[in-house]
Amino acid sequence: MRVYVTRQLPGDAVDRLRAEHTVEVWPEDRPVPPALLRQALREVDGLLCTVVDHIDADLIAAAPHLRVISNYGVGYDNIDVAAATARRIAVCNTPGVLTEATADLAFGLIIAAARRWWEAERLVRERRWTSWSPTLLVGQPVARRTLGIVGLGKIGRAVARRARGFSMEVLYTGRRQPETEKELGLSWCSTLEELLRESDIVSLHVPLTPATRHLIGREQLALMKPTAILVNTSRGAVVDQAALVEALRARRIFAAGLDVYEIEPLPDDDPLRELDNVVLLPHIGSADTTARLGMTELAVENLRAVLNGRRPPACVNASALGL
Ligand code: 8YV
Repeated sequence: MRVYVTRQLPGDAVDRLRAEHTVEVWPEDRPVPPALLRQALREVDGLLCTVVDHIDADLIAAAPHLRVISNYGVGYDNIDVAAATARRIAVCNTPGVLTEATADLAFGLIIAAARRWWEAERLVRERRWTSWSPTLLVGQPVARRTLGIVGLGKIGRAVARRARGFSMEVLYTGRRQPETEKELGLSWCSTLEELLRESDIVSLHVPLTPATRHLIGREQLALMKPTAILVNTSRGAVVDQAALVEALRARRIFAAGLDVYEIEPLPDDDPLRELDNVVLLPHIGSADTTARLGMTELAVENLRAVLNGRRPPACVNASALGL
């Protein structure tokens, strides 16, 4: 069968795939131009794609033989799952293997934003550090503060585990999870509003869906403490970015740490770049060696399973397809 892979991936799983199928890999380190992707999809049975590939209904309609879309990542908002399901195409993702990497990054952003690492690093690099001072770059404490986790899935729970080491009080909202509450000593908030009011640090771990788009907007930011920190390692559009810029600019919250944006890469003229109370990372949540190898293995295994008539290990529309 024919497979198209939209990026060169670390590890040797793609080479192993070549032993079974005809595999074409986009050789450049930039997204496949949409017209080329459309052309490739005319022929293929399997697609392995990343967050930068927008696999919409129109593209799916132009892929008559497609049986599996294997996404290199846990979030799959870049794929029209309903359109795929209607065509009985399996949509697969890579949960689990990137949990620790993403939680590490979220916790790093918490500390970086709270302790003003971005400003501090720049001060040293730009040779503006003139003396130790009791008032130099004083930030917010992290240990013993209250962390609010929005979306207690695998990554949210991994962040909560890290917070225990910092003696933090951890709140969460969403579906109640009594077992996890007990295991990790968490407190449940019945509403997002309550969590936002109570937290010193808010970390977002929800998938992007119509229900979570702009979950954090002007009204929600207004509920946060003036000393609060917002961290987003989920999807940019979970936050109304214009409202966040306004809140940061007016110092209505203390700082933010972002790995994801409404438009990626962040446009050159984006106002976030002008603010000193935000740490900006280029969507590298899962970018550690272990996670990336695990993602390749799982994405390839998902693809192989569907093409070879087995049940894929991680398929988001498995029940709809009876897999
Ligand atoms: C990936 C991610 O780097 O897993 C996700 O949802 O956002 C990242 O871990 C990205 O999806 C690459 O395709």
